[in-house]
Amino acid sequence: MTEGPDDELAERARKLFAGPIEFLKSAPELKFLPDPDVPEIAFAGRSNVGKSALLNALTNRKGLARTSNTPGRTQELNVFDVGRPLQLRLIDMPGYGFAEAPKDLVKRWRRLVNDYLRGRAMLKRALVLIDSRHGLKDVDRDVMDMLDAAAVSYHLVLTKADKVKPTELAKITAATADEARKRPAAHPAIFTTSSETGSGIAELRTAIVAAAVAH
Ligand SMILES: Nc1nc2c(ncn2[C@@H]2O[C@H](COP(=O)(O)OP(=O)(O)OP(=O)(O)O)[C@@H](O)[C@H]2O)c(=O)[nH]1
Ligand SMILES: [Mg+2]
Repeated sequence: MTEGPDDELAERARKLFAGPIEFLKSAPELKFLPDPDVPEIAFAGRSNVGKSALLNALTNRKGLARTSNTPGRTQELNVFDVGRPLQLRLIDMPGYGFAEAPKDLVKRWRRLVNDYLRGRAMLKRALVLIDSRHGLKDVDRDVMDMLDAAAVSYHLVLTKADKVKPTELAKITAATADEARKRPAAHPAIFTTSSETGSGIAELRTAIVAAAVAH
């Protein structure tokens, strides 16, 4: 049997994510980001949705991005270099929609995340993470509105799939896909993932590499 382009991409993604990946820096403001010289993929979503855990699962490195049960763990744009030579960068972002944090802090995070998502030339795709137990919330829709307006291509990614029953998961996936279809900048395919069990992780790796190499 011959390998199709999808198999080749999957294998390329597997190799890339098994190879050198390093934390580069934390940027509290956009001006501290590295020069935009390679494709970037950003992780967005409500606090505690599992952005940092997903980054660790994708890279198969437990402590690369810091995770926590307390919302608000990630407070800056954390930049990870993938590949040597450098192929792409993963950007772990602060969460939005976190009611317990001081108001001015939340405002600052939201501005940082929005400015990055709207204005970053090398951002190839945003991953908007949605907790499988809760589905899309209005704060998620606000971010989707912003990405649609800025024409930034994004994927909706369901997280913590291990926490819901298969029938529930199928329902929430279908409902999420329905909303994605109405969105001009949303990719129609929904990824259903668990950083705990690893389900959906290889597929997302392939999609990341596909987005990074697309023109
Ligand atoms: N069971 C299960 N738990 C998960 C999964 N992903 C994340 N978690 C847990 O959810 C909590 C939050 O995960 P984080 O990755 O820190 O969430 P975050 O989105 O980065 O949060 P902020 O940095 O605060 O915005 C942690 O306790 C994780 O261990 C998953 O797929 N399954
Ligand atoms: Mg985090």
